[in-house]
Amino acid sequence: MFSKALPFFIGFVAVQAATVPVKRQSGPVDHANITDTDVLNFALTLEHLENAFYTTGLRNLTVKDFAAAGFPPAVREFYEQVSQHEATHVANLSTILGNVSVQPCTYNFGKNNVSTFIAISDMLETVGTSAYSGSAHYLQNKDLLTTAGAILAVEARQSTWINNAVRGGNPWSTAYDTPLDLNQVFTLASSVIVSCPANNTAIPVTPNPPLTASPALAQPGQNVTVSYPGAGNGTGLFAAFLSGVTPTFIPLSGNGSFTVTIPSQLRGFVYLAVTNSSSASDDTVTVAGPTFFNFPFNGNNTLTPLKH
Ligand SMILES: *[C@@H]1O[C@H](CO)[C@@H](O)[C@H](O)[C@H]1NC(C)=O
Ligand SMILES: *[C@@H]1O[C@H](CO)[C@@H](O)[C@H](O)[C@H]1NC(C)=O
Ligand SMILES: *[C@@H]1O[C@H](CO)[C@@H](O)[C@H](O)[C@H]1NC(C)=O
Ligand SMILES: *[C@@H]1O[C@H](CO)[C@@H](O)[C@H](O)[C@H]1NC(C)=O
Ligand SMILES: *[C@@H]1O[C@H](CO)[C@@H](O)[C@H](O)[C@H]1NC(C)=O
Ligand SMILES: *[C@@H]1O[C@H](CO)[C@@H](O)[C@H](O)[C@H]1NC(C)=O
Ligand SMILES: *[C@@H]1O[C@H](CO)[C@@H](O)[C@H](O)[C@H]1NC(C)=O
Ligand SMILES: *[C@@H]1O[C@H](CO)[C@@H](O)[C@H](O)[C@H]1NC(C)=O
Ligand SMILES: *[C@@H]1O[C@H](CO)[C@@H](O)[C@H](O)[C@H]1NC(C)=O
Ligand SMILES: *[C@@H]1O[C@H](CO)[C@@H](O)[C@H](O)[C@H]1NC(C)=O
Ligand SMILES: CC(=O)N[C@H]1CO[C@H](CO)[C@@H](O)[C@@H]1O
Repeated sequence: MFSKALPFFIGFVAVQAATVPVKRQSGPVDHANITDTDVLNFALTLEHLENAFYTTGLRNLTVKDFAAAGFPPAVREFYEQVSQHEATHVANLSTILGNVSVQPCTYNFGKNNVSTFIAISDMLETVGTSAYSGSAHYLQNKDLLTTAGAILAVEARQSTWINNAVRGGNPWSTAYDTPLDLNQVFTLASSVIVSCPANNTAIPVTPNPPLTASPALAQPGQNVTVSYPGAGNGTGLFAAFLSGVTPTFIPLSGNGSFTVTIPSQLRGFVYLAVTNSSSASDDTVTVAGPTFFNFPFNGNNTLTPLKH
C-alpha cells in the first residue's frame, strides 16, 4: 500500500456536484477573452474552498486527535498557520476584486479523521499550486502576477511541508511542478462544491467529465482501467499522464473503458487526463479528468510508502 488515502481521492473526484455559476461555453474551449477579474475570481473560488476546509477541519480535530494519530502539537500548530494563510489570501483577493468578489460556497468534505484531513490537505495544496502555475499566464496586469507568484510559492511550501515533514514522503515531484489549466483544476475542485450563492459573479470555466482510474492504488508499471461518463471508442484519444511540463501520452484502445500501463518512471504527484491530442494537454484538448495520483518516493528515487 503506497498511498493510504488514494481510494478517498478517487471518490473525491468521482462525484460531480458543481453548481457554481459559470459562463457556459458552447463549442470549443476558448479562454482567449478571459479577464484578470475572471482569473482572480477563479483563484478566490479555490481559496474560499481551502479556507473552509482548514477552518472546519481544525475545528473538528483537536490537539488530542492529532496526538492519538501520532503527531506532536507542532503539526496542528503549523496547520493553524496554513489556515491563516488561506484566510489572508481570501481577504487580499477580495480586497483587490471589491464588489465583484465571489462569495464562499457550501462544501462537502465528508467526515474526516486526522489521517483523511492530512491526505485531503496534501491534495488541495498540490492542486492549488498547479492552479496558480497554470493560470498565471492569463493575467495581464504584472502587479497581479507578482501577487499570484507570491501566493503560488506559499502553496508549494505548504504542499512540501505536508507531503515530506508530515507524511514522511518526497518533498517535490520532479524538477518542474505540473501546471493545470482552468477547467482541469475546476474539475477537481467542483467535486466538493455543493452549491454557491446564485448571485455570485460567473466564472468562465466548465468542469470536464470526471475520470476514474481503477484500481485506485495502482503504481508506476502497473495497469489501470480508465473510464468516464460518455466514453466511447478510444480511437484518437490518449491517456495523458501530467507530470512536470512534459506529459506522457498513451494511445487509448477499447470502447467505454481503456486499460493503460502507468509509465514506470513516474514519481510524486501525477495527474491523469484523457486528451484528443498527443502534443498538447491544456483545456482545448482535454476530454475528461484529470484525476490525481501520489507515487511517493525516497531519496534514492525508489517508490516508498508514506508514513502517514
Ligand atoms: C478535442 O477535445 C476538445 C475538448 O473537449 C473539444 O472541444 C474538441 O472538439 C475535440 N477535438 C476533436 C477533433 O475531437
Ligand atoms: C471573444 O471575443 C471575440 C471578439 O470580441 C468574440 O467574437 C468571441 O465570441 C469571444 N469568445 C468567447 C468565448 O466569448
Ligand atoms: C467538520 O465536521 C462537519 C460536521 O461533521 C463536517 O460536515 C465537515 O465536513 C468537517 N470538515 C472537515 C474539513 O472535515
Ligand atoms: C460595483 O461598484 C461599481 C462602482 O463602485 C458599480 O458601478 C457596480 O455596479 C458595482 N457592481 C456590483 C455587482 O455591485
Ligand atoms: C450577492 O448577495 C449578497 C447578499 O445578498 C451580497 O452581499 C453580495 O455582495 C452579492 N454579490 C454580488 C456579486 O452582487
Ligand atoms: C479515517 O477514516 C478513513 C476513511 O473513513 C478510514 O479508512 C480510516 O481507518 C480512519 N482512520 C482512523 C485512524 O480512524
Ligand atoms: C497490462 O495490460 C496489457 C494489455 O493491455 C497486458 O499485455 C499486460 O500484461 C498488463 N500488464 C500487467 C502488469 O498486468
Ligand atoms: C473504433 O473506431 C475505429 C474506426 O473508427 C475502428 O477501426 C475500431 O474498430 C473501433 N474500435 C472499437 C473498440 O470499437
Ligand atoms: C461502444 O459501446 C457502446 C455501448 O457499450 C455501443 O453502443 C457501441 O456500439 C460500441 N461501439 C463500437 C464501435 O463497438
Ligand atoms: C540509498 O542508496 C544508498 C547507496 O546505494 C544506500 O546506502 C541507502 O541505504 C539507500 N537508501 C534507501 C532509503 O534505500
Ligand atoms: C495588498 C493587500 O490587500 N494586502 C492585504 C492582505 O491582507 C492583509 C490581512 O488581511 C492586509 O493587512 C494587507 O493589507
